Amino acid sequence: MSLRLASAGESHGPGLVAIVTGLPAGLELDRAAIDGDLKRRQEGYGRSPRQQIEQDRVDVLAGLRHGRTLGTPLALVVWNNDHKNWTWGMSPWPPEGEPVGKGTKAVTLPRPGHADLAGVLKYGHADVRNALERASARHTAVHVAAGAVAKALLASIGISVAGSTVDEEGLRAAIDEARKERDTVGGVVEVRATGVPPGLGSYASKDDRLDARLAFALMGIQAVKGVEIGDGFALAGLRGSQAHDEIRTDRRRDTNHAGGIEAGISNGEEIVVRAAMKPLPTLMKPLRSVDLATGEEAAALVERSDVAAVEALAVVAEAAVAWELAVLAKDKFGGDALGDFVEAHRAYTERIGWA
Ligand code: EPS
Repeated sequence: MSLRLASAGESHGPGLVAIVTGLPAGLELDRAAIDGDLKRRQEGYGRSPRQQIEQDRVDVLAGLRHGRTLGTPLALVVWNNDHKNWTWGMSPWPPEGEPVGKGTKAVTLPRPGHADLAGVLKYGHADVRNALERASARHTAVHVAAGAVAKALLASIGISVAGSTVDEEGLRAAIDEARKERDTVGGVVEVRATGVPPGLGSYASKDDRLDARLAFALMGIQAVKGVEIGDGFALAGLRGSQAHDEIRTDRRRDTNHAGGIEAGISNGEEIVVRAAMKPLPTLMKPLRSVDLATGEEAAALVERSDVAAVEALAVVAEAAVAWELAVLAKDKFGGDALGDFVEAHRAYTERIGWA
């Protein structure tokens, strides 16, 4: 069975849900490790005051007994503490009583760069909130929880995944500047995966390619506008003789321009991917927009938001890369019980002589 992930949840709704299927039985999950990743995601510099309201923790509703997976669907939940301020505005059922709290008035001022305009046009909503709530990056919390589960599976075969921002100091200074000017900034994050043996992914079809999968996964994260593998765009300006990683007799490489992927397959070197995040679209000094209720020109919606979420993206991207690697590892090594998965990895790496 392939690993699969489905998620649901609005930013100010009751909570965020992920259902993970295809996990082998017997995988030990550490609640503190999952909650640790959720905390890392919340701690990023430049986040909104919302992060003081939320203290994300994972709850498990199914698929786990005494800390070990049962081989049945795993149901993960991260609750939204802020929902208590939106119980009328984000009530799943028709709300009772007088409108109270947040989200009671329809939003009609779409923000350039957010889901607002395209979302209401596509789905026929009169209230922009019906589009922005799911488009919000809030739901990345539960994807980070699922990513932590993927990292546990990968750790059983010696693979580790770590995300970080590129140019942390410059980024923090840019965030301070932007905050003063009531503006926002983006940035670049990098994810590295070590211990990946040659052979994850395939050139056989485009949707089997590891690089295509990683690009898809990273582009699936809110505000990501660019992805590169290894030296990525810079490779276009190099000669072939400079761009490729020579093969030693032990089949390792001295350089890693390819970012650990050749022809859509891991080549045994470190996997290196980067994602570029655009500046967030909720601006305290709003851009020009249209009031959808009147058709008149108006300033876009201003509401509480982050100045930047790049450090959070590093954690979310790490989870996304871990998830894709876990899917491909599970496809390659199979196993209903964790021991079968680990044994298939051992037998394979022995066959190819990869220590
Ligand atoms: C978000 C807007 C902000 C962020 C939110 C994503 O939410 P709020 O309007 O409630 O302050 O804080 O991200 C999170 C809540 C989170 O946990 O990452 C947006 O519009 O995408």
